[in-house]
Amino acid sequence: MNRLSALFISFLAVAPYVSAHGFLGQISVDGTPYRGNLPGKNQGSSPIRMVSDISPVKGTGNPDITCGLSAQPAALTVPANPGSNITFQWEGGQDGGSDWPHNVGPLMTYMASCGSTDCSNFNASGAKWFKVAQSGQKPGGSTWYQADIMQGDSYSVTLDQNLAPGGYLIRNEIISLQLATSQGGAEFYPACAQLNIGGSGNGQPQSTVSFPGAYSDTDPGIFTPNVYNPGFVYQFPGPALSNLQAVSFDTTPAVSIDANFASGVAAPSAAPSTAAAQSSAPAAAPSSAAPAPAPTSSAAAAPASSAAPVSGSSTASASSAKGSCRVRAKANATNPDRRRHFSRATRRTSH
Ligand SMILES: *[C@@H]1O[C@H](CO)[C@@H](O)[C@H](O)[C@H]1NC(C)=O
Ligand SMILES: *[C@@H]1O[C@H](CO)[C@@H](O)[C@H](O)[C@H]1NC(C)=O
Ligand SMILES: *[C@@H]1O[C@H](CO)[C@@H](O)[C@H](O)[C@H]1NC(C)=O
Ligand SMILES: [Cu+2]
Repeated sequence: MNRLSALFISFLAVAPYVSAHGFLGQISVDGTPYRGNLPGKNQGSSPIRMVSDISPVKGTGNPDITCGLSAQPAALTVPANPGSNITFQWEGGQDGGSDWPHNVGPLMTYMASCGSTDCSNFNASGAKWFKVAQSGQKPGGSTWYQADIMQGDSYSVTLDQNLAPGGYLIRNEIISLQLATSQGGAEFYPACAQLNIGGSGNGQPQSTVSFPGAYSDTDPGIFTPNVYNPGFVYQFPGPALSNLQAVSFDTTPAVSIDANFASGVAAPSAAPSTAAAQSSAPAAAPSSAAPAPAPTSSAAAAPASSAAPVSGSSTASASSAKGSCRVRAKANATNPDRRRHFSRATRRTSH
């Protein structure tokens, strides 16, 4: 077999899995949503550190296990407080157009102080992380909280009431174990966002860990040959929950998707970008110095009837503030999971 056809065959073998990954698409702080950039696109300011690709991090010693594949510091550090509700919305596919694709394995959340450095300049490889939340198997053990994420739910944590003020990274991590019956098979999806905690707490985390360092490829929560056996009891990797653990954490119904979703552009609170997104999805592209993603370029000057560049195949007419909802609603026509997800989101959304 010549080299080209070997390559072609290996491409075919890999292709079906390519889209079965995802990324952290949005966080919300006490209900205020902040979009993240699509992986590898630099569309605008966000508190979510952009990763380069939707693929998982493999191997616990990989430096990308800190904040995700080639994660870049984010431009924004957004305000939060002790006791704030931080919600994470995971999405599937390169454009976030589908639900999170995996349902076996834990969700864990860590925080680390940025110290005296502004989080936008903070090198996360030096971070001292404390674990604030972890969700594994549901009662009964046969399903996982991650399966809720696959149904379109969000994950949320209520921060400790005594967190000391200052800049923090919050690291929400999904580990998908469907291939972890082999050592090295676990898929790590860490994602970091930058928070500036206010208030006057004085809690100091008692024991902290580093990434890489906190996990090993042979940990019983990472190499899980028995994960599909009845009665399997999951053992979380990493440290125990911190003294500054979250007050509560859970999977929760999807939060409303920020109006700028239709453009795929990060969605800071700034009014101008919201207005831009509402008049026409592609209009938000110029807010970034980066080249517009391909689907927007032909539509950049088009009026509101242009297609939102969500998947390149969408023909939804983003004619108003409903743009994002219409795009999302359209997606639900083909996938019953999405129907559940977005009927929930629609109930919660004001537009
Ligand atoms: C962050 O720190 C690590 C370890 O010291 C170093 O290898 C890396 O180059 C640093 N990254 C940046 C962007 O400075
Ligand atoms: C965070 O807020 C959302 C939306 O109101 C809610 O559904 C969720 O239960 C809250 N999370 C926690 C951990 O209380
Ligand atoms: C999406 O689902 C909602 C709720 O089930 C429904 O009202 C709406 O018509 C659906 N949208 C499309 C395009 O099918
Ligand atoms: Cu995947």
